[in-house]
Amino acid sequence: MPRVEINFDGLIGPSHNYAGLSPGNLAATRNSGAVSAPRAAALQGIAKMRANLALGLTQGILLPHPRPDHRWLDSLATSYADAPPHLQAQALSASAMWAANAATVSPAPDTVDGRCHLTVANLVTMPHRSHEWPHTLAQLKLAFAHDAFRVHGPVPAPFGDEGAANHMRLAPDHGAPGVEIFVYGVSGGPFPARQHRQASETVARRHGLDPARTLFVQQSEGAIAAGAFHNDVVAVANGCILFAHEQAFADKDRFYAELRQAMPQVEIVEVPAAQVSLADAIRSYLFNAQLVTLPTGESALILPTEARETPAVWRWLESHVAGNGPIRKLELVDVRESMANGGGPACLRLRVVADPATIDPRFLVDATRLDRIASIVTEYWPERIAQTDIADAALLGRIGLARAALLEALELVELIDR
Ligand code: SUG
Repeated sequence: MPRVEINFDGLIGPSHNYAGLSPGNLAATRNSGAVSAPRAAALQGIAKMRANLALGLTQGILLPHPRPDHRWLDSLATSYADAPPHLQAQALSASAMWAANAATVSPAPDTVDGRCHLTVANLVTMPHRSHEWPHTLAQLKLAFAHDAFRVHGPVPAPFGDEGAANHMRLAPDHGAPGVEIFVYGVSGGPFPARQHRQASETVARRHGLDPARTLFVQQSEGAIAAGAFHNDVVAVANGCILFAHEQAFADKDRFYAELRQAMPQVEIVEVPAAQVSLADAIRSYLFNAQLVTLPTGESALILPTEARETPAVWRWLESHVAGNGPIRKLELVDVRESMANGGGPACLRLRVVADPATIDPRFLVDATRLDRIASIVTEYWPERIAQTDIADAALLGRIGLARAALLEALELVELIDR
């Protein structure tokens, strides 16, 4: 089978909760202390995967990490029972669900050795995310053990790397050589710039990318300050289309000129601030959409339902489609539980271009496997988690049991403490 795009969605874990752990992520801060619904959250994510399958797309899955992360607490010379509440929340977070932050992926046609390279993201900026990578790496090593791949460890600290959320690839066809764009931040007003240029450059060197088809672009300070803590909150690319907000980049004229030179057939679809403000774009997650090529060759945008609820955003989208713009189809998905922590449809997935036959089949899903996963979620995932529950031993037991049941059902018990 030829190389296709496979979206690996992070299954929303049984410890999903709203702890307000990410300064600069406005939704997460706004919802800090709210009561979460892990079971409904995971079922929303599964429904999104089903919708993608129905569109004819290939779907993969990444699994929740062991939570709380006792090994991380051990390394901090404490235990869950002894740790203060903020450390408990950091150890319990289900943030690995946002698979766009799992790794940066360079498909085989772009790399010097003709392999697909993946670098696991170090996520060093936020404490609750900094301990994801060993568990993510364990999964990537299993899923992509075939010779067609090369899986790299994290870029060393202090260079912050948040993975594919700050990386875009344009290519006339998924299997053709593409242009890879690395977006980094320098400053973000009151908020941290989580992706450092030095990290992006390291990833590009490791992956053996052709410098003529690799661009490093600075995210605008205003975008980070307005709540775009990752580039994928204000821009997304696929095929020959770059879809971005007018205020996404620090020097867009220079970026667009370099991009047109590297890829003359690029179609830049820019949304003007006069029509959709940065605030509306961020509130609705217009750009945190999955821009995909359907089997018909048409481009579709898989958007959160919040996009339809934001009048300026919906107006822009409808006029784009009516005016025969390059995005031909709009699909809406309800991922409200994840959205309330600042994670839209695009955050939940990691894109890999590969021949599905080279991937460990335990990480690929079809409707039947999703049914199996949904029944485990329905049986084991907690219905609600309030912040006052996070020290509750019964809840912790339930979270551990839920993950164990899932791993057993998927024949992945070797991941039990990894
Ligand atoms: O890193 N939220 C995540 C959301 C990540 C979204 N990913 C992409 N844009 N690709 C983050 O800020 C909030 C967790 C909490 O507060 O409980 C959180 O980690």
